Amino acid sequence: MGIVSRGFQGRSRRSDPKLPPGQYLTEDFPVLSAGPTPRVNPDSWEFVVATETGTRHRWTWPELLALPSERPTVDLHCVTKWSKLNTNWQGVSVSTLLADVQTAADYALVHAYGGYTTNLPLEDLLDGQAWIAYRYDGDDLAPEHGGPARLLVPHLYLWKSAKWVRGIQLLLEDEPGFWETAGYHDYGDPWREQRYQGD
Ligand SMILES: Nc1nc2c(c(=O)[nH]1)N[C@H]1C(S)=C(S)[C@@H](COP(=O)(O)O)O[C@H]1N2
Ligand SMILES: [Mo]
Repeated sequence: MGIVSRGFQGRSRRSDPKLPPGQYLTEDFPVLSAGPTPRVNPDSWEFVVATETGTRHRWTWPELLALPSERPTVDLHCVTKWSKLNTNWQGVSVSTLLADVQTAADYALVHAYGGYTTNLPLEDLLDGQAWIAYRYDGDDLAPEHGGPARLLVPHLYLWKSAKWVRGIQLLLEDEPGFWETAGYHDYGDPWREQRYQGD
């Protein structure tokens, strides 16, 4: 039974319509961090949205938790080629956070505790496509996966989902983040295999 069922699974996995080109499925949840895991105390945690005019909107940890939350089930695609399907999260939609923010910006530079940054078009953070996520699979988000809270933007490669997120800087001009400066794609659509600059 083992050999036959493994062979069958192998074929069905390769043809999984939820798997973008060049990716393979994993059941694990690998940890990929460019540096040490920052320990962020929720008592001093804050999330700041800074607009292009310098206006700052700030949320404390209790204020974040008091906002209406959502429980998205999404697929994760890492540029190192693993994909994990049907992951369960809880968090606040970025649309909710930005609802009362006046801006003419087209771009966002996301900042994390520890110094990591990543950029994306502002519109990719809106319309229910992105969350500030603080629970994973029914538990508080583990520090190595970005706890207390991380950005979750599942329609782009996972490097855009900044762990230990601390704020969003709204910009009139695009500005590359950590991996984008190192040669990774500015946008990072897994379905178009936009891994590196020029892809
Ligand atoms: N702050 C921060 N966020 C980060 C990273 C990082 O090094 N620092 N790595 C990114 C990359 S390359 C990936 S693939 C995912 C990995 O998330 P995980 O460790 O929860 O699997 O986090 C992204 N967010
Ligand atoms: Mo990654």
